[in-house]
Amino acid sequence: MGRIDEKDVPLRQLAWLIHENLPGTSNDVIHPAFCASSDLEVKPGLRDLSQSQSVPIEECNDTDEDSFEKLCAAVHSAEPLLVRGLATNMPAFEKWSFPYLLEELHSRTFPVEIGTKYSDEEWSQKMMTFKDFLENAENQRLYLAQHRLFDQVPHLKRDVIIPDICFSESINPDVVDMNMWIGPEGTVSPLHTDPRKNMFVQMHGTKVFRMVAPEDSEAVYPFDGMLSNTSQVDVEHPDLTAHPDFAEIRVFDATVNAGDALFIPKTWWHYVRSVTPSISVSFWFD
Ligand SMILES: O=C(O)CCC(=O)C(=O)O
Repeated sequence: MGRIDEKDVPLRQLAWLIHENLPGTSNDVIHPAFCASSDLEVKPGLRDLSQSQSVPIEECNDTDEDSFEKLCAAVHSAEPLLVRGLATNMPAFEKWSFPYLLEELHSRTFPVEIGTKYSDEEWSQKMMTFKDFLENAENQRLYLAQHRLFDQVPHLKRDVIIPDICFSESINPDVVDMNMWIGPEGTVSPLHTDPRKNMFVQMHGTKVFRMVAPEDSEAVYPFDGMLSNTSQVDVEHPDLTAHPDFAEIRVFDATVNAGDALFIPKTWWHYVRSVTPSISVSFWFD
């Protein structure tokens, strides 16, 4: 790589230069947990609740003439809406796969979650290179979750288009927070709320969502203290002896496929499980 005069090279550029000059990816192996299984295998969707309390999340198709009006209306009324195909015009939809990201991110280091879900006691985080993340034998339990990857690797941002709704229906259009979610099949984000609106875009693979309206917050038994935005209920296998009120509320379900985008209103509870290896980007706005 030759000598680099650090004072003339911004750190980000230096990181890029180092990364470009590290050994290539030709001998790297991607763990089978990140390889899509055959299309013939039917993946388990959301587990039905015995009380038939679940209703599908409203949806429309990006090609519908009134899809943008429907999305604006959903933002105004703070109701979830699934827009099928919203992201199919983003380069990431065609380009992003695990081999592609391995090439782009190979020796860069990221914070990776270890454990089934962050509300479990044995859950932890560890820094690891992307290559180790994809190769690691234990990676069924790993999740590169909620990471501002575009701050670290800005050129990947070229592959995404911030959805128009994040500007047009925002009170603060200059501040859109983008986070990446990369993991194998079976990652779980327990039922929780966030303080901002979210346009959640699925770039690769499939995730299932179960949502609960903010007015039903008491019936999801939030933890005390630091985790007060997180529910104690396992919404796919609720323990109705410990959490009886959960049986009394409605839950809203959706399967979000590659190219789809789900609007999650601020303070709506959402539970997310990946049913295949998955790559998603969330766009938080106000
Ligand atoms: O995809 C996930 O696992 C969780 C996504 C989420 O909670 C969010 O975007 O706010």
